Amino acid sequence: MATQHAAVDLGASNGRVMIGLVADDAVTLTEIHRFPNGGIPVGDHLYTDTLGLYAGVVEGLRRANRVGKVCSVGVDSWGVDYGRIDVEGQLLGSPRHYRDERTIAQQEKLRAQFTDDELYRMTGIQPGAAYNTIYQLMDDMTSVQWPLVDQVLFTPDLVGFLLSGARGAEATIASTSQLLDAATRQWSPEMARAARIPLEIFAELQEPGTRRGRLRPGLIEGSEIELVAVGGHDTASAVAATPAVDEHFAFISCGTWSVVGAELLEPIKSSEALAAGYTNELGIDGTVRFNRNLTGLWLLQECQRAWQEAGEDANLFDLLDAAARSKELVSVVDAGSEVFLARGDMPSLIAEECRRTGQPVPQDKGAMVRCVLDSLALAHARTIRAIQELGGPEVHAVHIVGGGCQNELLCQLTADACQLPVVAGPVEAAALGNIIVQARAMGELDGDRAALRKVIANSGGVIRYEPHGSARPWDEAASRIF
Ligand code: LRH
Repeated sequence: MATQHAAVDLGASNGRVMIGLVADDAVTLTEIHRFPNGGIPVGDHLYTDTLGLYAGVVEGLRRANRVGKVCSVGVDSWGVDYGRIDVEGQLLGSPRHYRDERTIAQQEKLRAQFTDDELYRMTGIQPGAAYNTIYQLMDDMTSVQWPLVDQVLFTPDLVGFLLSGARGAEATIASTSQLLDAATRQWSPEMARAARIPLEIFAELQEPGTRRGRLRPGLIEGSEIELVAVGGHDTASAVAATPAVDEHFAFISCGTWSVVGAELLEPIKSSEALAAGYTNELGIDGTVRFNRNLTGLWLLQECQRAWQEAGEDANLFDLLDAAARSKELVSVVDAGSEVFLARGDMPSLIAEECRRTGQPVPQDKGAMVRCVLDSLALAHARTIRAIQELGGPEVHAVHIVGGGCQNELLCQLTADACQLPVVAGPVEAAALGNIIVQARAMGELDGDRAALRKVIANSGGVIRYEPHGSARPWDEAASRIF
């Protein structure tokens, strides 16, 4: 039997266990298990079902090991969230979900003491993002459970700990905390002091590719699986697997969020970058991702949820078909706005934004979905243009990876709005990025990130979209809201 690597990729709406087989300088990926995820509201708070995710992961690994011998596993997940363990290694409570609005008061507290410029220079992370770990921790430290906390582990590190007992703070996921300086790739003592967060609560910082040792004996029967710290932040893994041919590219990691950015070797911490909403997160192999989080397909997912709850049909294919037949650029909203962040009645929120900006309210589901996709494409284009103006690379191609790259209309609209070719795929970029970093750590692949990207390019699953029309209608639409 061939040797396989297992990628655990935990996203906002589901978790997956995939197996990757590396042969002939390409990766073959197979999905083994998929299980739901999402915030669970209880009273006024929103939680993540970490143990439910863990159970899904274990089930997936058992199935994977029945298909073929699994030699290693890596875990990546959405950013910023964490769980807490006590001195006995017990999980303390259910981790909170980043969309829980508990953080806003803490964010205000920190921003009252320091200017955003001062905060931005400490780490390169956007202080305006209320969900950052730092604000969650500041709130957590006021809770009755806090004195029992021995260690704080970020989601992928926490799942890895539950599987293996090994602890670590992998650098890419740790960078989403706003406590790590993107320039030094080390914790920022200045930021820790500012927020009064003791850095001892974190495990040892490790770069992606660190081997953490075997899973707990007997957990996956008949296996000897080693845990490897990969780009633990899903966006870091997804960008590692973007099949770019040179540095002149922008990426859109497109799923519940649209994370839009470019890859750099040093962070950009200018006041202009701060004001434009950019953040500097860490990637693999010493890279920095200069990107902006836009309220991606969350806009569409929340519309679907609202329609389903009202007992209406909200099948994705029908909605996209109706959107493709709806008139373009009738109304647009700012897909970067915080207005859309929390769970809520999305069709009403969008309608309200259209009214506020003097545009027609979408009258049916097709028009509503068209408004969402036009708005996302517009936001993608504006973000990519700004990256270049703020000191990022000149962009010759836009790579869309993740689930959203299957949305043909969104890919074409993004090409049109950017007036650049869009290369869409791979869909499972985060899992592929996870696998290639493991394969290199286990000695099966070698080379730098460009060599790893060639392996991804050899693995297929990519479609190219050429731009149509001109930038003019997009500029006109932008002028209505910006
Ligand atoms: C996307 C993502 C994004 C943000 C958000 C919380 O899945 O990782 O980069 O950090 O989740």
